[in-house]
Amino acid sequence: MIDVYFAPTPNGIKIPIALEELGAPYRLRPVDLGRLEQKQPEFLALNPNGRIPVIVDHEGPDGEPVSVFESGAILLYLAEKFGGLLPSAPRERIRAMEYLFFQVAGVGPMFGQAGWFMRQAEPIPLAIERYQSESRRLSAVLESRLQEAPWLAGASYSVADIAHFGWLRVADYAGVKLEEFPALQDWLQRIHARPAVQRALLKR
Ligand SMILES: N[C@@H](CCC(=O)N[C@@H](CS)C(=O)NCC(=O)O)C(=O)O
Repeated sequence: MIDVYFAPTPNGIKIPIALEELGAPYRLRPVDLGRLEQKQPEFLALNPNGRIPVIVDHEGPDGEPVSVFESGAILLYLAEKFGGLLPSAPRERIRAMEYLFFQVAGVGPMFGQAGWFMRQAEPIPLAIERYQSESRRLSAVLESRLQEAPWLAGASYSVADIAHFGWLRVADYAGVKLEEFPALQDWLQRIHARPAVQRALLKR
């Protein structure tokens, strides 16, 4: 059984989607971000960075419980443990890794900052412009990739698609207009229509 410390946010939703896709047993442990439960000592013992998502796998690699934080690390842990969502062909696997890291190091932080600066009571135009334009530029990189391949890794749906889905489905939050990116829109709809994704989106 895997406990998922979760809130329904762009990073949080990645993990139940992956678990549903993999058919793995899990239990959601809701974390109330508004009440700063993620900054409490019990939570910090699992993730010193004080953010969701985190998992606790009660049957870790040595049979003992293990915790994992950082959504990219969690997705890779689950893909390896349950043997799915990562292409086995070496070239596609490389692409999956590229786009997974591109999400956690690029798209996630830029979208997050764009949205945060857009919603401040005292706006800083330079910061909004910087993070919005960077979010749009990164979206254009994804658009180009999806013009040439159905999924980010290539022929197969993978953890890379799941990682990006969380933020792209709420792209508007970062000031990104999806109408400008038709391949990205089509890819979003295809992910959204997957039964495992539907099940995960209904979980709270
Ligand atoms: N790089 C981290 C980012 C995690 C993250 O930013 N989580 C947000 C929710 S989407 C959070 O916990 N925010 C609460 C806070 O910052 O206190 C990951 O990919 O897991």
